[in-house]
Amino acid sequence: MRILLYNPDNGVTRNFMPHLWMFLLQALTPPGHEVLLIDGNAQPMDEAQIAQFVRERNIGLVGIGAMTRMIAKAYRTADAIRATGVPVVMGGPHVTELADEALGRDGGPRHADAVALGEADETWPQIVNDAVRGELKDIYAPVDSAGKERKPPLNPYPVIPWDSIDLNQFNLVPKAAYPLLKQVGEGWGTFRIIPVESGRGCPYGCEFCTVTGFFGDSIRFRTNESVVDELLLLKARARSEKGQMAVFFIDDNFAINLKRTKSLLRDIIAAKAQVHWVAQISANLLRDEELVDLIAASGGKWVFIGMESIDPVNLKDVNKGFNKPGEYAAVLERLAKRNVYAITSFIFGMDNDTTGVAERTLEQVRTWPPGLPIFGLLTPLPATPLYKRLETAGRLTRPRHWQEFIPFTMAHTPLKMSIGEAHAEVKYGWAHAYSPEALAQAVDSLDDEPLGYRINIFLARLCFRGIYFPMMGKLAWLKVVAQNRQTIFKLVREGFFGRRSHPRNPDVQDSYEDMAAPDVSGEVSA
Ligand code: B12
Ligand code: SF4
Repeated sequence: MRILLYNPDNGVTRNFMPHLWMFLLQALTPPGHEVLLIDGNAQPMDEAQIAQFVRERNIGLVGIGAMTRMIAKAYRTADAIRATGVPVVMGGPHVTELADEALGRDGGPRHADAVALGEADETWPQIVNDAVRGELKDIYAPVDSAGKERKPPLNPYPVIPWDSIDLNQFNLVPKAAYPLLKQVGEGWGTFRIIPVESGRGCPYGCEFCTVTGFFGDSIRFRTNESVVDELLLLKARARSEKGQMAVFFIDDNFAINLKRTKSLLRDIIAAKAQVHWVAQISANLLRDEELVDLIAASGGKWVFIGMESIDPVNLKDVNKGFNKPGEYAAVLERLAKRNVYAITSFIFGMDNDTTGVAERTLEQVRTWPPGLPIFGLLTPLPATPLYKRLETAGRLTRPRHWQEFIPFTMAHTPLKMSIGEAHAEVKYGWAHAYSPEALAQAVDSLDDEPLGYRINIFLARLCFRGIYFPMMGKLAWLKVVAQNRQTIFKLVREGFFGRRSHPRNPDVQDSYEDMAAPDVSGEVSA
């Protein structure tokens, strides 16, 4: 049977990192089937185009995975595919929480023939076999022989054949530039950000987060060896095509078990399996100097930190009191000293937020080493404790907000400001953190560092700007380039002629070696 795994885009921003679930399920498919992957972020298609693709390629089963944000598009796509007579199975966090919605048991239309609840590593082979026999069940739940929920162990972990999978749709380098860029340094003909997991689960239970409920509060890890082997495979692939691979460790809290993380990083270093990587780590775990040394030595370039708020009252409200705003600056300095920078994520519209929260937050951000601040709104995702609290309090204004996804739009009323004011705060945050002046300032603040770092922060900021201000077309990019022409000109001039004078550090040598701009458009929380 030919199977299509499809991940819809949200139609607003593109994240250029492929989704791990597709590669994982592809690797776990029983032998004898062909599995095709389409990521809507890389290959945007409308419903009619997908339905046509399914018909023309003679696909026998379609699997669709989606976060809440993409679920409306996922349902529309599923409807179009099912209209051609091909069965659709859906999985992922949204349908796990709201299986009745996907199966049309809540009074709405049915969108899926079957739903895979929770982690599907062990149920997927059974789903495929049932589909072959035309006997799909409505629901597949990961349970043991006694009917108790079972979280799949990550040991053993399937080998994802990164050396041979077709990754063409995920190359971030334009095709036309390939012949030229593959000659640069060790080769930049391809640049891909690949998701790798080293463990699952998070015990912290922040109120707005799906993860503790979905993956559980006990953490499961892969063996160090299996992670190291995967990195070596990715490195070899990059070398063979004269390109670059960066890795996003998608674990929700990569350093949740300090001892294990340190041992993994030591093993990566010992095996020379270093690639440039980014990971999500909560601020409290970055107090450890040895960990930060190992992060830098093993290739860590960016750490995603879910700071959420600079107000301890807000943090306590959402059960994230382990975040201590007073130590944010020290944590970021500790990273920056090793040339590791941070993606700092903030949520506005929290219950103790008042107008001016964006400027108050930016005042602090400006005193920190340069990074990539991102701003979102508190969002009640289905089945989270936050959703339940707001529902009980009658504060949800759009209880089924996912049925009509509108980016950066609240679905409940904050306590101390209006919805409109919360929206304005987010806009203010993005506009001021990503203005041409702010970008120039970020580049200048790295005056002591080699040119590669300065280019890196500039490119990363340009890409991150697109999370809020969509930059989907060439015209939008041209406009941004024009607005930032002075900084671009300065960097190009330094590239060709070197720096005229180096204010603080005459020994700095400019080099492109450390350049690796991650394009992880989107937000997550750790
Ligand atoms: C990496 C990541 C991202 C990446 C993008 C995704 C990518 N390219 O990988 C980035 C950084 C861009 C991102 C952004 C966002 N993310 Co995100 N992200 C994650 C993260 C950390 C890992 C995803 C992952 O690969 N997990 C590992 C795989 C193996 O698990 P999985 O995807 O769930 O798949 C398993 C099952 O769900 C199931 N399954 C999944 N799909 C399918 C399909 C079929 C057919 C079947 C049978 C089974 C199946 O089988 C898989 C194997 O067991 C998750 C948290 C988490 N740990 O999952 C959050 C998470 C998915 N993100 C989340 C959110 C909310 C966001 C954002 C909206 C912002 C925010 N406030 O956090 C943005 C929006 C993105 C966008 N542009 O639209 C939420 C989603 C909750 C929800 N109900 O939708 C999560 C769960 C985190 C959270 N805080 O709650 N994210
Ligand atoms: S927000 Fe991060 S730290 Fe909190 S429960 Fe979710 S994954 Fe864990």
